[in-house]
Amino acid sequence: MTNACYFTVFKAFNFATGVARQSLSSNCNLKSPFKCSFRKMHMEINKESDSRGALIVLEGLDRCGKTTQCSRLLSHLEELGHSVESWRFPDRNTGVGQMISSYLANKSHLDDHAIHLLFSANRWEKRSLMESKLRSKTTLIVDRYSFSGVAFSSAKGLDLEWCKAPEKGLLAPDLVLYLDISPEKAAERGGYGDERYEQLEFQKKVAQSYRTLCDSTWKIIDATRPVEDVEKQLKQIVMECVLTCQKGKPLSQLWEN
Ligand code: Z5A
Ligand code: MG
Repeated sequence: MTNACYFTVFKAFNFATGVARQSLSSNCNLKSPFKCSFRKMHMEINKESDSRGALIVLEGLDRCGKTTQCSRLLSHLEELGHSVESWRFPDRNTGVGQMISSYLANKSHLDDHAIHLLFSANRWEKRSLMESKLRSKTTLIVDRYSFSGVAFSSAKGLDLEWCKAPEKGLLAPDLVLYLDISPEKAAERGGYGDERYEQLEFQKKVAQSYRTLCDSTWKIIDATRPVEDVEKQLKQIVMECVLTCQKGKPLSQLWEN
């Protein structure tokens, strides 16, 4: 829901509760204890409506283990009976996603700014579905998000703030799990394929760009540990986040300020 919508709903709710309060106190001459319990009820209604699924993003360099860990987290949460889905960006199934896929496979060439905006559009086309899933209490485990967009494009030399601009207004993750590994170590894992960005020198620049994006929602995980160790750490952090969102936490937007 946008800020404007929230404000309108909030105003309507306040108006309705104000009218009810007035009529209650004038009809029955009710005093403060009733006002207190009314306020408590008001807060509980708001809290209940903020209960939702968690938006959890995995980020990191090529081959750091994101896809491996996303599928393990999905199975874990499913086994515990949570409503959960695994998403990934780019989503290559949409029309925009197919253009991106062709670009990554070096089958088409696009201006750096143009491809950046396509990656962003690919997230915008999923934004409303993302919001409705979260509000209907489904947790989303997302393999790459806006941070990949900004890190990869700024590593090409595009201005960082320019790269962030089209991402503003997308939903902010509750948790970003950054799987930390050096570009050299990552390259040893099965080697790079034929996609456009799978080169050591470029990955070093991406690693630097990622560092500038880290904020309080990030958890840095040592991705050089064995798969099972990484999984164990992630499960603990993820469960805390899922429970916090279940109890009630408002959705917020990425890079609002
Ligand atoms: N891109 C962009 O420019 N702008 C954007 O907005 C977005 C993306 C969203 C496509 O990404 C490219 O798009 C990507 C960024 C750019 N380019 N690059 N680089 P993608 O997500 O489709 O790329 P991918 O093909 O899935 O690769 P990946 O995601 O980088 O790999 P990964 O998912 O992090 O790793 P993995 O597949 O789980 O594991 C890789 C191998 O390592 C595999 O053999 C595993 O068995 C092994 N592995 C995993 N974990 C471990 C541990 N802990 N120890 C040892 N071995 C392990
Ligand atoms: Mg992957």
